[in-house]
Amino acid sequence: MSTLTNKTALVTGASAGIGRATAEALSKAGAKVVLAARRRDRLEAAAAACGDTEVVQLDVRDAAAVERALGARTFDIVVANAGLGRGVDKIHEGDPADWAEMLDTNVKGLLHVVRHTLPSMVRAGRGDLVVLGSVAGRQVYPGGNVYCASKHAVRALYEAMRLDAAGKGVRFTTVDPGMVETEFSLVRFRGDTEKASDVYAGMTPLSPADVADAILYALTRPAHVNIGEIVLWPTDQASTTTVRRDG
Ligand code: NDP
Ligand code: 8X3
Repeated sequence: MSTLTNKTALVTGASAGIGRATAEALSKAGAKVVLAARRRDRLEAAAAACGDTEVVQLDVRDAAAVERALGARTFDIVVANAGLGRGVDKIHEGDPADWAEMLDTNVKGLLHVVRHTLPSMVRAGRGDLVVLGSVAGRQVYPGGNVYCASKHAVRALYEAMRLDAAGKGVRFTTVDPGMVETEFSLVRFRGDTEKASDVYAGMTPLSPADVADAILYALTRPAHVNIGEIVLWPTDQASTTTVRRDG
């Protein structure tokens, strides 16, 4: 197993949840971590729990802002994690503004980060690009419509990047979790704490640290080993619609 000493990692969406736990795990493994998201105070709190870090405030939806914020920095590791869901409305009742926000963040935001960071990895002939997909990129569920479509797109882009950069020495990984207890549901239900906590009622979800551990596993394999896809479920979850709950 290789450690991450002397590596520089960018983690988007590092102000909360999976991104924050990943920044901590990578930092513990010796990487210098650049934490990126929109909320500076939350980034600074997350950075305080890490060692050698830098904080970069950016909105992945804004390509020019990504360019400006990341500038000429190059990275050995990129964890493209920033993302969100909005609502669980049926598609014929959904709000186009919610659809745009999900597609702009989860798909176009990912593309903005990839377009800015992948070229230097290709030139260097090495690097790791990890995307946060989801089991929602493999199965759809009622009310998941546009969120699921965005995560299917992430999966397609992961496959496309592998092909386009084939032979260039860059490793690509998609990490696709089932239910993880983070701020995800709070954001999805616009701050409704009751609806958000109902999502995980009576079952044991994954923790952000569980997902960070899977990411770290992929990143610490020997250079000739590329862990392509990791799907991790809570033991209580058998599919996006089948969850075992107490009571
Ligand atoms: P959280 O809501 O806890 O964290 C989301 C992170 O993304 C925050 O740091 C947020 O920071 C950042 N973010 C959101 N929009 C933007 C933006 N426009 N620009 C920059 N950063 C942004 O959710 P999770 O940790 O659960 O989600 C992380 C990823 O994991 C997402 O891609 C999600 O789809 C995926 N995922 C989550 C699962 C779950 O059950 N929780 C399961 C499978 C996948 P800020 O608001 O400060 O910008
Ligand atoms: C987030 C998990 O199953 O609620 O990707 O879509 S799920």
